[in-house]
Amino acid sequence: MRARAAVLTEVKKPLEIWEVDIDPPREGEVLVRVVAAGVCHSDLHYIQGDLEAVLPAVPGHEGAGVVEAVGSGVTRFQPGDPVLFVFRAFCGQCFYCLNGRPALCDFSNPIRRTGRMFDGTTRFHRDGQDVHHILGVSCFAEYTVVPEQGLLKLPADVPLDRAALVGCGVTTGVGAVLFAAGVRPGESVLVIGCGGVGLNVVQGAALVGAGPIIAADIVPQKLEWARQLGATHTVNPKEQDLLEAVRSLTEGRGADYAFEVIGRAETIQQAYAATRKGGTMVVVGLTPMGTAIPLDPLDLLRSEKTIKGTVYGSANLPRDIPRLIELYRLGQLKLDELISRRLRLEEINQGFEAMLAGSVARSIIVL
Ligand code: PAD
Ligand code: ZN
Repeated sequence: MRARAAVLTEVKKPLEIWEVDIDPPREGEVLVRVVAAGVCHSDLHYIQGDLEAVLPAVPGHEGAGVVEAVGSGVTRFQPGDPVLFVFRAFCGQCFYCLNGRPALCDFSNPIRRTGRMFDGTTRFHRDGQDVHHILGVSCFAEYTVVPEQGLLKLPADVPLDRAALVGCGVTTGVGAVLFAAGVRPGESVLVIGCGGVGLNVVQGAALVGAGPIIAADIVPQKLEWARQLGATHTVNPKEQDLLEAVRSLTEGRGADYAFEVIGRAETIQQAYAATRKGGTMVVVGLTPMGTAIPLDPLDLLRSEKTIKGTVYGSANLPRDIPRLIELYRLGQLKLDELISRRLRLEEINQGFEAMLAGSVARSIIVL
């Protein structure tokens, strides 16, 4: 079949809309009609060359759609099923999966490394040339083919544009609080960077009854959204010294938990500095490959701080994603409020421009 896809042809260039040929799903694969795809900063990292991808390739990893066809051997899905893409397809059987940590499963590493499916070929082509997959999802396209392990079934009554956000930003942000850090009621939280993911760290902190919840961003509108999602205090580091502000709100100690949700060495160092003795700094933001931060081991020892990374909110995906969707249905998790803009596929570069300009929480591509 033929379909339109947004293609990254060269780093630091806008995506191009191509008409591509899409192969039918092979063994263990599923063809999905994409309904909605969120514009996440991780896609921008590929565009900017911060993260490596085999090009040309179709980005997009936060999305939802409807199963169109299944390849041989696929038993868990059938045409018509509403599904969420999982950008870390997991085997369900390895050490990590059995320990409730599917985001650490190595199963989909070959797809991420080569941009090809497990048999070494791609399902997207143009003029006989291979067009590659990114993260095994590639949902900036009208249709995509993914391994069945990269999908979760969604309840029939959840709007797919809102559910799409749970495919990355919501699970990553809320999960960082609930599952990576395990924040408890009354503990103090600092969130540096309140974009699509950081706002979900804020709402995760509100969900568990943390406080104070201090949101920091250099864009005033982001701070306004952070307040709407549960931040008790906001700081614009351009106008106020962040460390001083955090200390003054935590009896001079620093935050119990500081989340960095941008992906910059300087802000990771700020988060570390703003963490209290014995507290935990959580790195959520993706830094460009090769980034290093200086660490004073003596300070680490004396302060007894914990430094933690988190992929996909450290969520047990098949258990936790349905729970997050349920919290949305119960009105306890906000998804509608996160969508600032709906765009058509051909407007996709506007989504990245708006992200860079800081004018959106999330843009959603509606197909
Ligand atoms: P975004 O661009 O929507 O948000 C970034 C926010 O940081 C914006 O609101 C900026 O205004 C703000 N910001 C920039 N510089 C500063 C600064 N110096 N001080 C304070 N605020 C600042 O991105 P996003 O929310 O989509 O993604 C954030 C990061 O999280 C990004 O690096 C992305 O790749 C990463 C991510 N990690 C995972 C994971 O599994 N760990 C998953 C998804 C995304
Ligand atoms: Zn993402």
